[in-house]
Amino acid sequence: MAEKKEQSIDQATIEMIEKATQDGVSTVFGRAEKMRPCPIGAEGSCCSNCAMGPCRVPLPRGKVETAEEKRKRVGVCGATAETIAARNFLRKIAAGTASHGDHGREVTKIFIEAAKGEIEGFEIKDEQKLLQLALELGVEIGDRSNNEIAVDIGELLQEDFGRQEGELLFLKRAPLKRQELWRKLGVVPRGIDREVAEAMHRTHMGCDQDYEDLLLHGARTALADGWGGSMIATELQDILFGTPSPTASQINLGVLKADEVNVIIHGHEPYVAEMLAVAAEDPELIEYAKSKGAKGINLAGMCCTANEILMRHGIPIAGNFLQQELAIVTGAVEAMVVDVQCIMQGLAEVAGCYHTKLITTDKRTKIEGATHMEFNEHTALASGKEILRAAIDNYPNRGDNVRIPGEKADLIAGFSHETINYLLGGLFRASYRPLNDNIINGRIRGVAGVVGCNNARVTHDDIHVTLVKELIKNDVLVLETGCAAMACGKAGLLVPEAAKYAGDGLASVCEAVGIPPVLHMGACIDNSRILMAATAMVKDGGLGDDISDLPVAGVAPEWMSEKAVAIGQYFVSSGVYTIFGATWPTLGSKEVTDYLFKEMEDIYGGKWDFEVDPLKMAKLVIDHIDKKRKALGIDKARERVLYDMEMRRELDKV
Ligand code: XCC
Ligand code: SF4
Repeated sequence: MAEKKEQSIDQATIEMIEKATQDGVSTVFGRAEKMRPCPIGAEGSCCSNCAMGPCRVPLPRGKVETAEEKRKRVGVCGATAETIAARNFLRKIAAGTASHGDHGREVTKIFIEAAKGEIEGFEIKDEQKLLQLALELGVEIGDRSNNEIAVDIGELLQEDFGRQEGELLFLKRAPLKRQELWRKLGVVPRGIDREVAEAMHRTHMGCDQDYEDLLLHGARTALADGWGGSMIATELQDILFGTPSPTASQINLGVLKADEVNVIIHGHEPYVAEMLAVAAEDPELIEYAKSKGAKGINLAGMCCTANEILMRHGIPIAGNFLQQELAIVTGAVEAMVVDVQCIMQGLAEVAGCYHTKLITTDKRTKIEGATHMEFNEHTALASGKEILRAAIDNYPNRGDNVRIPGEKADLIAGFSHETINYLLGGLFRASYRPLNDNIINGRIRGVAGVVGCNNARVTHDDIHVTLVKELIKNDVLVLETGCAAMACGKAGLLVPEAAKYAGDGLASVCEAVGIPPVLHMGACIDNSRILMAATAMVKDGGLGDDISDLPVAGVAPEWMSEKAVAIGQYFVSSGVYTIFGATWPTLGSKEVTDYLFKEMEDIYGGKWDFEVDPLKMAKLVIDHIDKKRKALGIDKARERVLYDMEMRRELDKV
C-alpha cells in the first residue's frame, strides 16, 4: 500500500474537505483515516466462499516461511493461499465484467427499442458508424432504413450476452496473430454472461483449485469485457448518441453556479443524462426555474456519466470519484441524480446534512434515504423533465451555507478512435499512419493509456498528474479515460497549451496537429476505444504484427474498483504491459503474483505490474516502451532525441 502524504492535490477538494469538517459532515476522506484496510483481505488471503470459513491464510510477517509452514497455511477445506488469492482475483474480474456487461446489455436493449421507434427522443445519430458496423457484421444495407439496419445490428450483438458456444463477434477486430493466440490458449470468450457465470462456478467452494487454470479463465472473462460488453456499449452509444469529436468545456467544482439550479448527474450509463441534457434546454423548464428565483438550470457531471455527456454535449464536469460528496458539501446542489456504479452510499448521509435531493433513477441501484424516481425509457423525456422539476422545486431551500470553490479548468475531450483517425490522417484518408510514422521517427516515443479511478488510500489525483507529466515530458503520448482523465483535466493537461509540458518531439507533433499531449477518450467503458486504437496502429504497419509488439503500456495509478481489474486483465490478455498503483490484491501468494507479473508475459506478451510511486511507474512505462522500440529496431532514431532531452534536463537543473 502506498504512503499517503496529503488528502488531495486539488485545491477545490482541499477547500471542501475543510468545509465538511466545519459543517460536521463525514466524507470518504475522514472515513478512510478511521478505517484501516484489513491487511489480510488486502493481500487476497481471506476466503469467505463457504460457511466453514471465513479462512485467513496470510503470509507470515517479518520472517521467512519454511516449506512445512507454507504447506500448513491452508483454509479449513485445504485450499492453499494460491487458490484463495487466484479465486479472489477471478471474482473481481467477474464482477467488473458483469458491470460493464450489464451496461452493454442495457444500451443494446435501448438501442433496439429506439430503432423500433419505441423511445421518444432517442434516434440514430451517427449514420456513418451505423453503416460501417453493418458492413463489418454482414448486416444487409440495400435500400433499408437506418432503423431497420439498426434493429438487426442490435439483435445480432444482443446474442453475444447469452451465447453458449462459438466466439464473441468483435473478437475478429483484433490483430490476426492475437486471435490465433487466444484460440490456441483456449481463452476465446463464448458469451459474456456465460464467462461470468462460469467464473462464479469455478470459484465456488470445492471447484477449480489450480491457480493457473483459474487465471486462464480470468483472461477469458476479462476478454468478454474488453472485446465484448464494453465494446458493444461504446459502439452502440456512439451510433445512438453520436460519436464524440473534440469538444471544449470546463472541469472542477467551480463549474457550479451560485445563481442557478445546480443538478449533478453521476454514474455510468448515459441515457438518463442524455435526456436531462435535452430537458435542461426546455424553455418551459427554464422559465419554471426563473419563477423560483434562479437564473437558469446548470447541469454538471460526475464520474463516467460526466465523461459521456461532456464528450457529446460539452456539459461541464463537477469532479471525479472522490469529489462526489464534496459537490454536495458546497451547499449549492439542488439535486444529485445517480444511475449505476461508483455511487458512494455516503452520499445519502451527506445529502441529509444539506438541502440536496439525492435521486436514484435505476432499478438496479436504490439507496436507503434517497428519493427513487425510476427512469422509464419509454417516456424518457417526460422522466427527464420530472427529475429536473424536482430539482427546481428544491432551489428555494438552498439556504446560506453555500461555498463554491473558484477552481475550474478548461479542457478538450472527445478523442474517439475515429476522431484520432481523422485528425491524424484527414477525413478522406483517415489513418493512424502519421502516428506510426512519428513513433518510428522517434518524435513520439510511445503511447500510454492512463486510466481508472481515485482511491482514498492515496493522495487524490496526485499519482495521476505526477505520472502523466513525467510521461509527456519524455515524449510519451497519453490516452486517458475515466477519473484519470478528470484528474489531468483539472491539472490543465487536456488543452493544446499543455504541450509546453511535453518533450520537444511530442510537443512538435501536438503543435502540428493541434491536439493536447493528453487525449481524453471517454468513460471507462470506452477503454475499448484504446483497444481499437492499438489495433489500428498494428494494422497500419511498421510497428510489428501484434498489440504486444507496440511501444505502448497501460496504467491505473489510483484504481479502486473491480471494473478496473477486469479492464487491466483484458489489456494484459490483449498483449499490453499494465501497471496498477495503490495496492495489489494477490500479494498473499508469491506464486500467483509471479504468474501475473512474470509468466503472463510469456503467455500473452503482456503482463501485470505493481508500483505505488508515480515517477517509478513512469520509468517502468518508459523502459518498457524503449524495450519494444529496440525489438522493433527503431531505437536508433530515438536516441538522438533522447540526447537532446537529457541536455535540456541538465539545463533545467542550472
Ligand atoms: Fe468509477 Fe468510472 Fe473508477 Fe471513476 S474510473 S472511480 S470505476 S467512475 Ni472508471
Ligand atoms: Fe475456508 Fe475453504 Fe470455505 Fe474458503 S472454501 S471459506 S478456504 S473452507
